[in-house]
Amino acid sequence: MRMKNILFAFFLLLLYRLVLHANPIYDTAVSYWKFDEASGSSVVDSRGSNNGTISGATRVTGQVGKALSFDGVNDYVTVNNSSAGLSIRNNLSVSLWSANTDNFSQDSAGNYLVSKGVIGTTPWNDYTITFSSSYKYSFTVITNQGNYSATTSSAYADSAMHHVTGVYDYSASQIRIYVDGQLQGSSFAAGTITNNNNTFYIGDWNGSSGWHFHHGKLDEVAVWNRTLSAQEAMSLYTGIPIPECSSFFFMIFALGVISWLRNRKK
Ligand SMILES: [Ca+2]
Ligand SMILES: [Ca+2]
Repeated sequence: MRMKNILFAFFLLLLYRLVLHANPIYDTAVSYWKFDEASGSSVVDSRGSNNGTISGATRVTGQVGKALSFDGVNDYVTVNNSSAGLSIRNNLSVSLWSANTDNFSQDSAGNYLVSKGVIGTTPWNDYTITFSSSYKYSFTVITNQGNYSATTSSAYADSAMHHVTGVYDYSASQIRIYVDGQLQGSSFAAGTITNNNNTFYIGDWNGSSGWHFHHGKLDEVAVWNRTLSAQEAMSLYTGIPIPECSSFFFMIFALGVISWLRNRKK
């Protein structure tokens, strides 16, 4: 079999998976907001029933389709937790694409990309992804045993889109953060997330009465009630699905069709 045929079949497989089948990892999410709506102030949860409402953020070209752009002043998205699916108590993953354009001159404490929480009721948050004024991402969970974070060792002081995945591995007592598919930080974490009836916010800390507003883009925000593997974090970044059985059979089928077409020409 010629290498060219194999590469072409692989290209067809990629095309098939990217065009017809979105990354299947998102199929296992509790909630997944693509921000691809044409207009209006609603954002649709394409997996569950936790639709959101935009306050101020605008639709722009995203990493995949459209994204939301936040002005860093008062823009955010409120997501209702109607199915309570976002009230996750142990194994948890959150992922998103983020681009930052803030210089933190107004808010040196950093910005919140997502926060599930309420102001005034300790412990205020269940889980958050933040971006600090030292340009580092953190994933944090607050459990009945404490406040645990994984922070990136690298800083991301550019305005490019980066893919962030936070994982709370309750079973392994560890919290991890991946950026652009690479493990960037991990530390000990334990306990059950207790403060479970809170709203989920995208682009700031705890809604209009909060602050730490994100300045930049956010896209493809998703939450899972399970741990994502390192391989899955990489797959969400590259957009290349993890090979599975159906892909293998598709490759065989594509190679067969290519061979048949080549033989017909002779
Ligand atoms: Ca999108
Ligand atoms: Ca605004």
